[in-house]
Amino acid sequence: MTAVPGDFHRFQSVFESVDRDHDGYITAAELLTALDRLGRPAPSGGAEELMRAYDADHSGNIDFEEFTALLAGSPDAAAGRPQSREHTAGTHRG
Ligand SMILES: [Ca+2]
Ligand SMILES: [Ca+2]
Repeated sequence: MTAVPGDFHRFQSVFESVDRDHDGYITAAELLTALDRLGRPAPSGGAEELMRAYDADHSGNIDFEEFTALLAGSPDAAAGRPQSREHTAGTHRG
């Protein structure tokens, strides 16, 4: 269960609007701006707290994947594999 498609597009548009240099990453400060635009409360720990929690690859900035994970309220989604839908276990012989 992740964000619904409508929200996804909204997140994307906000992300792009705060990503001033359009490199696909936003800084901690830009992240706070994005949260504000989405009407999300900023954490008491501020941007640094957010980065600690959601900068899954410790790159020092937030990419869109980390951003959506943050909004979905699930840091694990960024740290783990959001799109790992390959073969699941099953008996298959041939
Ligand atoms: Ca940027
Ligand atoms: Ca990152």
